[in-house]
Amino acid sequence: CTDYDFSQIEPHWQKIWDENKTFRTTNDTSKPKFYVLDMFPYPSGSGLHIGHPEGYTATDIITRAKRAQGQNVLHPIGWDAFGLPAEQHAVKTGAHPATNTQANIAAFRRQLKALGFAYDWDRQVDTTDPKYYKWTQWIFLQLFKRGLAYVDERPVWWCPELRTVLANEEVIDGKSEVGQFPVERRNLRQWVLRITAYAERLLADLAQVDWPDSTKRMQEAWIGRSEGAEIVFSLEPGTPAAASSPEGLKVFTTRPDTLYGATYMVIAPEHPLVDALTTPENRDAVAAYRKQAAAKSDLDRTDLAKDKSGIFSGSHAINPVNGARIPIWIADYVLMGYGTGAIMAVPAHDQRDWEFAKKFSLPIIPVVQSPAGVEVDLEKASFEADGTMVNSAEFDGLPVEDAKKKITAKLAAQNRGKPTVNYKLRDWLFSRQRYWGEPFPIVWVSEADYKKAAATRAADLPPQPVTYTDSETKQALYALPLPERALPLTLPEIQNYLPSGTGESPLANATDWLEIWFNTATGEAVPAAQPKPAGDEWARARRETNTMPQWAGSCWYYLRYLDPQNENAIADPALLKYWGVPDLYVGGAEHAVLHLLYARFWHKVLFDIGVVPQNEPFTKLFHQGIILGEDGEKMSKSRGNTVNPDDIIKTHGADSLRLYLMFLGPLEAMKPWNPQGIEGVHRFLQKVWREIISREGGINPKISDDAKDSDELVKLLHETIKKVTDDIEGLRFNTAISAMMIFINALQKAPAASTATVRAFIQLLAPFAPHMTAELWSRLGETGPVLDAPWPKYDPAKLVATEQKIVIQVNGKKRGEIMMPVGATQDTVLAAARENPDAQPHLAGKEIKKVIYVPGRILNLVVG
Ligand code: ANZ
Repeated sequence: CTDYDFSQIEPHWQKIWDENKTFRTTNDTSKPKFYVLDMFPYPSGSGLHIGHPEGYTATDIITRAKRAQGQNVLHPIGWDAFGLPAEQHAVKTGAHPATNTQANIAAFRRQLKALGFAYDWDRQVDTTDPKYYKWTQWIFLQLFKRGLAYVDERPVWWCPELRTVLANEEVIDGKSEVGQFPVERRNLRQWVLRITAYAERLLADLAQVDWPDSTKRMQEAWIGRSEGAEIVFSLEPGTPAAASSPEGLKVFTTRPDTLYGATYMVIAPEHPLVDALTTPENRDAVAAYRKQAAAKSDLDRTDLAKDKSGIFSGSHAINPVNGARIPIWIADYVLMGYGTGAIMAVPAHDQRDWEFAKKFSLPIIPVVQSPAGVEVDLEKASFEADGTMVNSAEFDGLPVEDAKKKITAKLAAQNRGKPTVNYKLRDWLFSRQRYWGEPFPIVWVSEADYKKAAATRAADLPPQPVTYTDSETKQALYALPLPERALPLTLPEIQNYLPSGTGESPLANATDWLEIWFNTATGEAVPAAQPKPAGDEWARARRETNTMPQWAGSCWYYLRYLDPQNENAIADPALLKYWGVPDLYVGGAEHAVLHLLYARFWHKVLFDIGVVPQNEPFTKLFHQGIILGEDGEKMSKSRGNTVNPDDIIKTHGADSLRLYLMFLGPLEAMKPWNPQGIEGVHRFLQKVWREIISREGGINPKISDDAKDSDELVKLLHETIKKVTDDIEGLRFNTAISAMMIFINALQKAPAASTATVRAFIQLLAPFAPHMTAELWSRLGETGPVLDAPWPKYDPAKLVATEQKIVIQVNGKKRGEIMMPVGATQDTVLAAARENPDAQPHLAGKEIKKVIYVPGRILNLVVG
């Protein structure tokens, strides 16, 4: 076959790579390592999205180039396969979610192989494989025993009609996605991870990583460090409120300077002092208000655009600096989860407070004067910027920053306040009421059984026991971890994937798995329906019915690739040391906070307990840009503007698709899909083919071992090697492709080319278009993969021009051009000019009166 037939070439080479395991990575520690990581996909039912091969092609190019450059490259892939869609599918079909998940994984694998990616398929990980989630559970136990996991009542979306908890994405405009039934907030016992204990390090260590600035900023904002003060207001003396809470009301403020401007206070509807502060005549109204607030999400409550609501408690507080008596309100724009759940309201200098004060006719007292020239109208809005203090007794005239310090110091001296730091970051809600997730390796036992077990298993237990009170039996239950040797705790088979109807996951229906006699020493279990086995260490227990969120498995998968079959550890410490963390991580910017923050948190815990030798997981991060539809809109099924990689592979081949994805624009840019563009890169590949392969199917006769390359071609080859090498390193794939396009045009024009030059060009193109180059490589008589030939090196000396173009001017007019060796003398240039066919007629028979030579550029002749 003489033509470029990708439909034959691509499957042919894919088969060879598969059979020979060409991309297997050995742990050859004698070589320098390079670990390049993709964000592993969720194997959805709809197959690969065009955004996947964009990032994956980029990392594949890096992989192939680095391997040719002599590095030991690790480029693995796996499956982030727990999650809601598979569970919903199971509810619909009654089939186990694993069945559908495995079918989707097979489809994804086929698609990735059809793109020719150089993955080491022996290192696949699958988060739903018990051999994998054994270690997810193991990490959870490490968190648990360090007191970093606890249980708490937290609100979830509850649909009374469906009798189930819904995930955020299943609630649309306050209704269930399925059936459009009303939903409400309901408190459920949940597992929570203490990520806030790492807030300071998660913030500070961003300085150590090479990440896009925008992503660092997003993590900083998410962690949200605020410096301020805690201030204690006493309650109005002589009132029942003061009697019941002599410790007063503590607030967090970032603006202690504005204390003299506090005209009322607000506590969150969930604040523990609500009952104590509500006077009898306000009770009914407060109860109604609390109910209303409970139905709203935090986002709704703090939305600046939403109307403020609130209710007076009937009680007053005393301002510690001036003794002013100010009313205490209950309002949902104050959240219980932040600071102390109570604020001092300063309507003159905080817009939320200003809106509230306007609505409820509360006083507005300015305490910060704007700088000269800045107009402030407190009738129209608050003034939040800096200025100097007024109406603030001895602090008048101070700049805001000074007043913050001095007022905090004064409060501290009176034991009424102290400087504090607060974080927006909340502890991580780590449980889902779902079947298709990792089971928690936890059982609930009585206090007595816990204490008995604690005597022998103290090292497995947290400093403080994790407990809760069962709402039906009123019994206190204690969280006892499974011993490590009992892992993994696998998901039981169940008949019905519908939720239990009580708010618990479908696991609550798996009675024999759930209600057990539990051997507290070994972790063995027998159904509670059977007689209790003999022995003191058997306790009556109930398993945890929550499962872990999908984020869990993706928090540490990059470590498992190093040693995916290890049964005794996450990975062998020697391999953790050699491979370390990824040198490059490529994935979407949509993961800027959750995944990338959760993984950093787990990694730091693993670092603290000596499992990993580095403090940060992802030293260098890069986000590929979103590919928009042809219409410039985001691709989505509903818009009908998606592109299926399979279709392009069929019409133009995988190499064209890869090249096209990289040629669309800078990797990080958002760019629209353009069907004409694919034709362009496809023609480029056809041209490469035709330049190297003759019509008869042999090598183009102009290419031979002893052909002499022109100086120009040699120079261009070395320029192309330098450009492609540097551009791959800098992830500038589009300009690397342009350079190769320029080279192929020059090759087309050249009358002859050496095999060595053509071979080097094929090597440069190989990371981008691996199938076609594999075929060309073998037709040139090479054996073994292109990647095993050392990457071409450029010779800096060859980059320098050996000849220069010199313009010949006669009496001020351009009369010709000549190519001269660099450094030619005036006499040599003049001699050549006299011979030049264009200039000669203007010089013949004339006397040269004057010669002005600008070296390397112009020869100016004045003739008479
Ligand atoms: C008085 C004040 C005066 C405030 C002023 C601001 C401006 P950041 O920067 O986000 O940390 N606040 C404190 N706890 C809150 C809660 N649980 N729910 C809602 N708002 C809360 O914001 C801290 C400021 O947000 C605090 O400073 C408090 O209002 C409010 F001119 O106190 B400030």
